[in-house]
Amino acid sequence: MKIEFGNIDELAALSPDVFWQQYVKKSIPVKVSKLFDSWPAIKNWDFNYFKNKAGTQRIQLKKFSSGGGVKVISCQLKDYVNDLECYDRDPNKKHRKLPPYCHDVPFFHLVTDLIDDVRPFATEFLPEWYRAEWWKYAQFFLGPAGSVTPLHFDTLRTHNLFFQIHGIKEFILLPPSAIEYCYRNSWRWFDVNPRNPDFETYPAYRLVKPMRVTVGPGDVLYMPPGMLHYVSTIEKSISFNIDFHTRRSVVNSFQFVLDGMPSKNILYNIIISLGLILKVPPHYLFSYYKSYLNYIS
Ligand SMILES: O=C(O)CCC(=O)C(=O)O
Ligand SMILES: [Fe+2]
Repeated sequence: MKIEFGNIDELAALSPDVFWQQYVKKSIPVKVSKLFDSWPAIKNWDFNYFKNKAGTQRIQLKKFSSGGGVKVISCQLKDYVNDLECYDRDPNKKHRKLPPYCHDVPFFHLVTDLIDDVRPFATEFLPEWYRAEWWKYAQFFLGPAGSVTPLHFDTLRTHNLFFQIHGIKEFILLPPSAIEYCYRNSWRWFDVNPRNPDFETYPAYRLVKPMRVTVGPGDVLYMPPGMLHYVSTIEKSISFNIDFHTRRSVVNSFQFVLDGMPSKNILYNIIISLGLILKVPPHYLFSYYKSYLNYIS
């Protein structure tokens, strides 16, 4: 059966005002092409740049397996980059195991120089509470072509701004209402592979209408809370995202206490609520939130 994919809005420009009114408020995903084309990061960032800046930093690598398992490995960044280079050079790589995926790593904390490569940063695309130190909330993804993040939604039920810096990725997006047709195996992970669905094993997935979008250097993708996504790295990539709450999304998140949201998530969302609703300044709260950046859920 051939899979039909819908599109999302793809714009050449987007003002913060339209972003908040037409997309965030209405929970509609959007891609803006080449929004950050002029950042030094677009020219400079590749795997060797990271190795030169932070080769001895220990990083977290992930191996996702079918059935919802994830194995975490830790190593020095330079060893990872060397491993990727060996893999790239190998003419027989088809027969070789894909190297693991450097997934959800807070590189701006590890190498603060990198922050200057993504200025001027459009902080108006974040709620005011996050703006002064937006970089603290960014998580990075570095991986070879073929890396995949299986179908999931973001664990705190946050909004997501995704910045593609180097290489190309494909996102398959499903609305939160598709949850019941995707064969959930834990709080946020699902068994269906929307790129190549096995309709015999997962017949209910026939009812889902997936959307597809590709991102390249300088592109930004916005995903609303609860949107399911399956992410394929088409070309060796460097990307980062910022998961953020609004007052509305953080309040909404508490309804999922009854739906299996882990208690740690509830705690992180309470911390963010203190900022967004009770206006506790971020520098008082960050030390309580920080462990979220290494949280595997
Ligand atoms: O880029 C990826 O592989 C995963 C991205 C993702 O899931 C996210 O930004 O929430
Ligand atoms: Fe995600």
